[in-house]
Amino acid sequence: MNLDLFNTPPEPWTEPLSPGALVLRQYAIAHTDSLLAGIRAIAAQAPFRRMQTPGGHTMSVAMTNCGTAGWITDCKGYRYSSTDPLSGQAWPAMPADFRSLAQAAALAAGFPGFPPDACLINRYPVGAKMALHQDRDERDLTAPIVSVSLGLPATFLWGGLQRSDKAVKVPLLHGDVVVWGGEARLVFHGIAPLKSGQHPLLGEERLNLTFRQAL
Ligand code: MD6
Ligand code: FE
Repeated sequence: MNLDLFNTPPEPWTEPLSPGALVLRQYAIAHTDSLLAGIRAIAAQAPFRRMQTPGGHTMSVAMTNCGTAGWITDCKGYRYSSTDPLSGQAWPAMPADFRSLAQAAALAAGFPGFPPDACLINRYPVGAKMALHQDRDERDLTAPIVSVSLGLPATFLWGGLQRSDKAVKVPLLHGDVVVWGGEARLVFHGIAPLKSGQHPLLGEERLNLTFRQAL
């Protein structure tokens, strides 16, 4: 008889989204502590900041990066930069356990040999959102993207290859990992406004890490 109904973390399981994309439920749960410690150290060097879009809006999501390249946006456009524009210094190095988690998740999703060089870290307070977009600033669009969710639950919007395609709503919980590539690589996606709540580790926020091969 199994009396340990509540104290054992769930085993990871996978949920297909569309060809080339799947959710690895709870895949990162055992890595929570090292991810949060890593993010804290990265943010001490390269603080979270709300960037400007080329259209002149301030994003509701605060961002930082680690790795040899970091995603940035300002009045001149979206791009990758090897330095943090706030400090002029290189972004903090990508921790080895971040890279190995991303590589293992990519492999589990059928994308062997994923070498991430960029990790964008997004911080969502309650109410923050990310409009539907494509990730197309990376040089090699054959490499997948691995996305790790921590903290408050979010509603991920998963559309199609046209901006006007109807998006389905996919709940993403603390510890869930999304991997996509191949024919899904240019699918429009976004995050609905974050609902209020209290996460035991992260309080009123959500963190998301997206690992990419940018350069
Ligand atoms: C987020 N994620 O989950 C926003 N992009 O906060 C993304 O925009 C994203 O999760 C590309 C691949 C995976 C993602
Ligand atoms: Fe994206």
